[in-house]
Amino acid sequence: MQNNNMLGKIAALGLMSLGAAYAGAAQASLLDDVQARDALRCGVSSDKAGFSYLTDDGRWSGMDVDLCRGVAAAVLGDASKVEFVVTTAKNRFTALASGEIDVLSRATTWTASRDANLGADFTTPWFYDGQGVMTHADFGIASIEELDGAVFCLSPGTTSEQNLEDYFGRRDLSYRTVVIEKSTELYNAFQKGRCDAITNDMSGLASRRTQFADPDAFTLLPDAISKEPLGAYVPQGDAQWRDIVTWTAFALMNAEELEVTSHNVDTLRDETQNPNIARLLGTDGRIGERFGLSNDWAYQAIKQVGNYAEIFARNVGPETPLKFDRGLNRLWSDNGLLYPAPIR
Ligand SMILES: N[C@@H](CCC(=O)N[C@@H](CS)C(=O)NCC(=O)O)C(=O)O
Repeated sequence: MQNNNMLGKIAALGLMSLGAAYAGAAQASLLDDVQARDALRCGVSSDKAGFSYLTDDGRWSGMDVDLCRGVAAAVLGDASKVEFVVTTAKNRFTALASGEIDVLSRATTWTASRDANLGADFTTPWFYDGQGVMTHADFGIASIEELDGAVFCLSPGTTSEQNLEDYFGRRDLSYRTVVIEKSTELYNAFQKGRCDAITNDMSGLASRRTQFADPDAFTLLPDAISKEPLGAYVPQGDAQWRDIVTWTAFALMNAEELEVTSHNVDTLRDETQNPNIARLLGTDGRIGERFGLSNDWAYQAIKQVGNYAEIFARNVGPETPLKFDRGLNRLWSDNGLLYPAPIR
């Protein structure tokens, strides 16, 4: 009996220290900083229409911007509580590792070396892309191989630089580069003819082209030379924060799959008989609390920002200047790559 009591005490102590360890981990999470500050600091790129773009009336818009708004809604209950911080491709990981931003949501590709090295952890893909090449229409070029000996405009610190090297190197083709960090200057240099071609994520090239004075003077070649799974990174080693950003993205994709939209979410919250929807919206279970959030975390994100389909349509879909179709970014049930893990 005494022995049993002893064991009980030891077990209780063990549990307490485990609890303390968890509490310690929770205290160290960025979640507390963001909630204390009552604002999320989100690193974005500038001038990428449809993804992260500051309009003339001072409003940020785009898919990358909306992911941060969704996180702010989930964490702070208010999608507008985001401070956007402009980063370049070159300085983005320093901004994340130094604590200047809480989330990097900026056309950033998930790669092994970035996940391993740069003080950053990847969350989950938010937009599946590939690297493309844009050139001057009057060259009459139809494929990348025809650009042997060409001058390429490049952003430093991108996967685009590395993929181009691989692609040309493997085929024994040559090229020269003009490397410019500020993207507006880079695209201006290209338009003025300082480079024969420019290469980056296809989404980026298509987006910038809509902003050109004469878009028809430039051709986006059809082939992709790489895989570019783009999504948010968070500072390395903060499991709770990483879970929150990852699962906010999944919640918005699951909402599309379950046909929960910003318009019907209130009715569904009151009336649904579907247990998956009830869990997503927090009327059944306590999933939000397990993340350290309120149980209506996903409801807030969906209500205030819309589900993935709404976000895609509003920013880059057929009714926008970009006119993207869903392509790889269809749900798995529609033969796409979006396969949000279940909220349960
Ligand atoms: N996805 C690639 C490329 C990212 C990238 O450079 N994107 C373009 C978007 S159009 C850009 O922002 N370029 C220049 C800049 O503003 O830094 C990566 O993660 O390295």
